[in-house]
Amino acid sequence: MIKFEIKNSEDYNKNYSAAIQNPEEFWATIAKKNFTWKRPWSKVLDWDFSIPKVSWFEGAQLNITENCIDRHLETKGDKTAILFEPNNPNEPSEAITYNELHKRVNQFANVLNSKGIQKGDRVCIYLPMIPELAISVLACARIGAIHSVVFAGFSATALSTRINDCDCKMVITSDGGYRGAKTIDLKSIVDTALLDCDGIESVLVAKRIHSDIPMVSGRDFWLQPLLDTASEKCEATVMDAEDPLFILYTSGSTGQPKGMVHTTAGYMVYTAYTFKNIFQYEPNDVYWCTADIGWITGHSYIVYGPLLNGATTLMFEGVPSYPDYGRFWSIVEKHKVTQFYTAPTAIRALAKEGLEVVTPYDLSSLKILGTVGEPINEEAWHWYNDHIGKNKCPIVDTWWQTETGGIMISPIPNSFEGKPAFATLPFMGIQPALMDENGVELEGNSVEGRLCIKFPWPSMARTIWGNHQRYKETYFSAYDQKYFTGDGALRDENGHYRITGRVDDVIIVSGHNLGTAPIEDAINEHPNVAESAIVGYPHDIKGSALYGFVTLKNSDISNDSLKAEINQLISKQIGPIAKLDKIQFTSGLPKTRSGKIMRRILRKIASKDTSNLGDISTLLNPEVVETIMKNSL
Ligand code: 7RM
Repeated sequence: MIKFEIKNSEDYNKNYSAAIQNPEEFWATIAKKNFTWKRPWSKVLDWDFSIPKVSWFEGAQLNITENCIDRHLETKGDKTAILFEPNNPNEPSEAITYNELHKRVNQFANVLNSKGIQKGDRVCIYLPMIPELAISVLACARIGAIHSVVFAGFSATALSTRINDCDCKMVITSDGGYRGAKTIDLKSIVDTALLDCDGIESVLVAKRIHSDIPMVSGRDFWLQPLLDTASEKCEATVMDAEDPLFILYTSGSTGQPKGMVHTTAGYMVYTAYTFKNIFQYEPNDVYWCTADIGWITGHSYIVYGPLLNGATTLMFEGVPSYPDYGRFWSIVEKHKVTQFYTAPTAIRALAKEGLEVVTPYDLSSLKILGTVGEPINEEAWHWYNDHIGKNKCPIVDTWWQTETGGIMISPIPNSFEGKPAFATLPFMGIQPALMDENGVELEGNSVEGRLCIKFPWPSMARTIWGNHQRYKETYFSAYDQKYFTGDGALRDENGHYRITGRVDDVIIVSGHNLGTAPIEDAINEHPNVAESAIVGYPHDIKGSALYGFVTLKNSDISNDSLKAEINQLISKQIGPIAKLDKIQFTSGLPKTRSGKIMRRILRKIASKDTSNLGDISTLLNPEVVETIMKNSL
């Protein structure tokens, strides 16, 4: 499907230079040759990082779902678009062809219309990994409604915050979901969340677990009967290139989650082109990304990127450990998966289970392996390479962010090799820069600094919903005329990049980005908590785990039930993923004279790396450090 493929190192070098030397011509060529437009653009790129403003393909009109679905129907109508593998291995998998996807998306879009959803309205999608999730995303895009998918592991409080932040009119959910041996009552979480959401006019409920749940009359509607009577035709709404396609929330180091806004044309062009080249997708391949569609990885590389390429994309409802730790590999064998894309935390968890759960399965269909979400340690990389790829599958360690929309730094199979723990080289048109502490760009190789991007790329987030000022402050203020990623990185002697991790207070736990501030806010709501500080520490499986230092108003009650109450609060405010692994009650926290908690010291204590704590003499209360160390967990 996608023309201008990168097939070898010569292609990479030629196209990388072309995209740097003349970005407008490069991206205009990709855009013109590979997509269906209703009207061509008048200007390829308009940008100024000091405002900041970025627009791609301005003046163009299109609908992304016509590019994902309609245009494939003539030649690929009977090809499987979405291959659904249920949580329960005994339940049959479901192959949704492009023809069926077309019909189901159109019906769903008509249901949205019938409930008063119009172009530009925000729709919150809170669903497990069932086909309705992908279909509802596409149905929104069909009529120009802006989808805001909230990961179904988030709590009612987190959900209501996200619904209210962008004034959603509708929630799409299900009666519940299956996750391994557990069922999750999603609808009751929605009901709780909606007690705080005045703007919601209707709730569409898909049936998955067939539980008996209360429906609020006039607000809640079972989805299936509406779909059954909806027309199979829905004209795709004409969208401008820069009309918002979706909002996706990501945690920052402080404050409320940020609703990153992605727009239509640039996102489409970049996700399609990266998908094709990084995964070297061929027409008969079966591609599987294990992420949840609630994260950017699922948006870009389960739904949009693959479908734009007319690919078969596998959607898995369950978890890697159910019914046993061989599940991923049994799915690879069952569906003859060719590209497999997962997170380092999953690889580490599976490696721990030993080869007994790997060797029974035939993994010979695999051609390319991918990782995303956090740095992959060398040990996990080698295990993946040896035991899953059998030393014949290139590994693409893909570095990118919710904000970047698509993969930014990654190996490209057959063009150049991956290397353990290195994301390697930038994709076409991506111009990384490493900055030193004084804000000066580090030139040449063998340097380490903070990772910025110097030039716009088509799929970058355009703003934070409702707060352009925060967008500017977070990403464009640390360094003049540069997008700051929040990550540190080094460039080795060959110019290859290794991402060293976050340089702010975001901790990546099992691939989930968690800001420390919201967790501290949650803990501090406990009536007996005076103050708290959360830091990350290295964890074999999760990558990083959470360590909370908590001071109490009344230290007599520092016991395990208080720890449980603290985790309950976190679970309620944010979700179970943010629960603390360790909680240490302490009489005080190390502070600077200006009153800032010295997290650097707490990080070292939590990591059991206390040989050199650095200068603590400037602390307001140096004596507390000794006590914290003595009692550390
Ligand atoms: C796609 C995604 C973004 C943060 C990012 C990094 C970290 C992601 C890698 C990585 C090292 C990688 N979006 N990160 N991929 N670190 N190597 N290949 O994960 O918004 O949820 O997270 O994740 O710190 O800034 S995200």
